[in-house]
Amino acid sequence: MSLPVRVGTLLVAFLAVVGGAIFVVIHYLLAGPPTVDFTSQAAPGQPVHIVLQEAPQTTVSDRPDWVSYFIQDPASHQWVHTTLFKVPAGSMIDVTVLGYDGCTPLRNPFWGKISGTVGNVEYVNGKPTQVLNSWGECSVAHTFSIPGIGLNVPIASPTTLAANNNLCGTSPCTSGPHTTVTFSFKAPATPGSYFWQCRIPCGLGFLDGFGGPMQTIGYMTGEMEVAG
Ligand SMILES: [Cu+2]
Repeated sequence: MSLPVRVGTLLVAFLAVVGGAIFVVIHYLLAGPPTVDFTSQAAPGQPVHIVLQEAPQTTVSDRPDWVSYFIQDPASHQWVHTTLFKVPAGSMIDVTVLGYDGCTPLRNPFWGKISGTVGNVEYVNGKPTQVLNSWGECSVAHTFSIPGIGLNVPIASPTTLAANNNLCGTSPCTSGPHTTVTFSFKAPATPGSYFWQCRIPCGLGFLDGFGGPMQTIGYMTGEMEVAG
């Protein structure tokens, strides 16, 4: 082989390796969580049904001890480790949250008040509720809050000590003590990205509990994409 051919071959091989490394970094390491798309499920004028769960850990991730939300894929019914979802603008959204995590008192009892839902109500195991007093009773695990549209829904937790000592140990949870919280709200008519978050300082082991899962997309903070 002549020198130019050898140099050329080496260069091509080198670029192939670099290209492969760049692909791995972008595709696997920098890729964010997926978006669960509910727009294809939406029939005109019909509500969109969304199912989530919050769980005491995330054993499917590389942060197994972080608390997390999961979203159920509407087609496959598989739990997806993400907090990103997409809904049609102006649609009625019926939400079910399975509350598998134990209780943590709210930093401010104000966040125990339900707002922004139809009737400013959530249903805890079917019972209409307008406020959850997490200081009077250990009754809230996380919140589902979209500040941009004034939505705040505290997600009820199991209340007994026995249940709190017996929480599901592998997430996404499929069994174990939990509550079923349902509520409805209207998606904004204006398309865009609407940030949502949990307001319980549930980042155990982080400063004031507000680090870690609390500020990481895919765990306790996410985005609702409103598609036009
Ligand atoms: Cu939380």
